[in-house]
Amino acid sequence: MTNSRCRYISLLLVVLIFLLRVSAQAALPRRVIIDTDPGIDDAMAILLALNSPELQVEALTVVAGNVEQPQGFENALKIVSLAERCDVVVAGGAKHPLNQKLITAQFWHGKNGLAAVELPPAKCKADSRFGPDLIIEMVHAHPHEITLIPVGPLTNIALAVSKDPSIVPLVHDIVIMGGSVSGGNVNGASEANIYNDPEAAQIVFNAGWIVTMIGSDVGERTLITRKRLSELRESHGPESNFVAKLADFYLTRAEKSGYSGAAMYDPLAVGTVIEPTLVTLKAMHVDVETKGEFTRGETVANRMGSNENNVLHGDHYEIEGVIELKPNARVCLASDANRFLDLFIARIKGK
Ligand SMILES: [Ca+2]
Repeated sequence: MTNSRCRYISLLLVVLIFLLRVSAQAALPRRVIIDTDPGIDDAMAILLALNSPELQVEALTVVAGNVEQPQGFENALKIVSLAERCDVVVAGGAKHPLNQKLITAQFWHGKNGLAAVELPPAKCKADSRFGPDLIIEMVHAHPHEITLIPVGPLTNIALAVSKDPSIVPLVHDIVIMGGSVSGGNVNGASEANIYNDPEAAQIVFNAGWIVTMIGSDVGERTLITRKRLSELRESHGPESNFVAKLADFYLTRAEKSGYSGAAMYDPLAVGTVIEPTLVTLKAMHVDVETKGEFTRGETVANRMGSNENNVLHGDHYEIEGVIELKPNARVCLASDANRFLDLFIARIKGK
């Protein structure tokens, strides 16, 4: 065999091994930790994740938010029990925000956070570790493999990165439900998860990773409707029936408030990890307002990638060019709502 032929065959083998590795990695399910405050849309998001072969749900860590943490913890355990997924670690986390009183949301989620639906008692056992510590442990155990999906206030994630900043470059990705670049759902400015712990959110956005931000403004254009609910009800199963009850309650609440459907906030964050082409993202720098009189908890996104540089000249300032800002987020600007709802219904229906 000539030298050039030998080199050609070696090169072919190297390319073949590379392609095999890439396809093996692509076929592996993504390890995820869902940090959650269940919550109707949290429950939908968790069940979507548990029924998606693209994801391997390693853990649920529970944070205070829609309901007080002990109630959310109980809900999380009941949800994994319903799905017969006791392999998923469920750990309790922060019981209150870093720097303010908790604001719970039974108004939207029902008295127990799950549309007042009484699920059977949990068969799965709680993990005794503190949620933020569990996140730190799991990220170190699987470096560059874990995607964090926080769908509640960012308290647990802020505690984890504050205690051990070395996890930041070891996390594969962080996809949050929270914030908005076009007005809030709590008030004119702020989205509920960020509003419930603005200091934690500012820590998370500036931790050194790129946060994928699925905001309430896009969630509100990604609606479950009565038509979609009837599709879900075409076949039955414990999880499917539960989600139908949640959706019915959620829709009734939304309709009373004048909306044509209910926002799939948290499920869309999970959907983005399953199928990234469902959303349109734009790199931006995002800071969280922690002081404003009307804007505390607002995600302030810089669409230009720079701030004007104002320099004092005698008694006034003069603009001297701009200061470039490094993006710290990929902000979701749009979703393919129909394709997402198709995915959601297909994964839950009849389960
Ligand atoms: Ca939530």
